[in-house]
Amino acid sequence: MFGNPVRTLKRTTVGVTATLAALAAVAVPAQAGPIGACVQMRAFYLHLGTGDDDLRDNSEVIVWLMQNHGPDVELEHVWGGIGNRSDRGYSLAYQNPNWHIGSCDVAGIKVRMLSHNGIFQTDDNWNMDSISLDGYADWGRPSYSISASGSPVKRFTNSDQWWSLFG
Ligand SMILES: [Ca+2]
Repeated sequence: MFGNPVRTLKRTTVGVTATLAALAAVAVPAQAGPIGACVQMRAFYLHLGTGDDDLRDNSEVIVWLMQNHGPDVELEHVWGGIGNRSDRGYSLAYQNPNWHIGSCDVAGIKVRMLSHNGIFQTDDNWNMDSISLDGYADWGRPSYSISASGSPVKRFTNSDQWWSLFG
């Protein structure tokens, strides 16, 4: 006459899990900004996550920090591979050691994916499902952080190589 309470509870739990999974598939709002006092940044940690289309081992990713006032500041270039549904971290310096940027002067980041095709290879496409960049001052003090995640945040192709995020 009455439904099995255990079965009802299970069904509710499955429903909640499915709802959370649906929410997780939606892009998470970007988080960005300086941490603590305004300081010069010395080093960076870049974390990249791949979704359903890998970053090939001969594909290059370049990250710039956009400034509120001044030119974009290029960081050291990184390379794949980052396989499907996996991620990778990179410790980075400035592309030119004479460059610098203050943690409060960052307007956001700009990212470019460049495919370098080997023999018989077609252009690489890449689903970037997550990205975070953390900036550090002297003595490794965290001074800036920006991140985004989605499914994907950006699908890079040879005809669509650029993505940027303000914050
Ligand atoms: Ca690919």
